[in-house]
Amino acid sequence: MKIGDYTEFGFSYHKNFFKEEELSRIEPILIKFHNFWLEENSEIYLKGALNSHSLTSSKNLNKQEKKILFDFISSNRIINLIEFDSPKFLNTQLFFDPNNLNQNNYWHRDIQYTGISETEQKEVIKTQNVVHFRIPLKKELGIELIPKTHRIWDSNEEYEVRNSLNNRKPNDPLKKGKLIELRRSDLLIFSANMIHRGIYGNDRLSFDIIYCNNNPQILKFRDGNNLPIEFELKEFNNADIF
Ligand SMILES: O=C(O)CCC(=O)C(=O)O
Repeated sequence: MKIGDYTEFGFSYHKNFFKEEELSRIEPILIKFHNFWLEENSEIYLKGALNSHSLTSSKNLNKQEKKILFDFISSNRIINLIEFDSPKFLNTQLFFDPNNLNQNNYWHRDIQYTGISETEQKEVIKTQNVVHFRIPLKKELGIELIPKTHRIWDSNEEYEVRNSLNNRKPNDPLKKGKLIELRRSDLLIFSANMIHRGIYGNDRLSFDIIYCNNNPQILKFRDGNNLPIEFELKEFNNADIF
């Protein structure tokens, strides 16, 4: 079952998309990476970090484990769902709960952290695609998003909340917020540029794969070490994404 449509709404939710055997192939690798990450990053974890990134360049994963991740990332099942032309693989992330469960979540657009001016952000979101494929390993409270804001700039209220203006806080409720609860086997595709927030709890662990347009302005953020440099590209389906 699919709800939403990335092109029109900025997200699509695919209930029961993954088969158990697809998840159980990648899960031990994700958990291994996460355990090393916690060990090596306890300081930033205790300060509030709630995600890690760049699994495919990790020194803690071996070649065989990376091959399994790259096979998954470039699989027809996933790539066929991308609703724009010539997609490129950008990176991977794991999302987990903050150490302090009272830590507030925050509405944001990922593009607000890229260093470009707001005038440019308003322009760029009209055409740019940067999408998360969120793959929860456990039932989680999910992601709340504002449909269509992948192409449409904020209302006054949204802008004030996202930027903590006029006594508003970044975790204040927003009228148009749509909460998508997630379970293991579900897939949520959503635009990184849209207004969204993660809802913490349930000891969540989600694997996010990020794809984007074949555009130098975005690809300058791509770290070549995350690409399958140890492999022959012809080993992969859809190798053009790399
Ligand atoms: O799950 C989260 O905590 C937030 C997710 C998010 O903001 C993102 O993917 O950019």
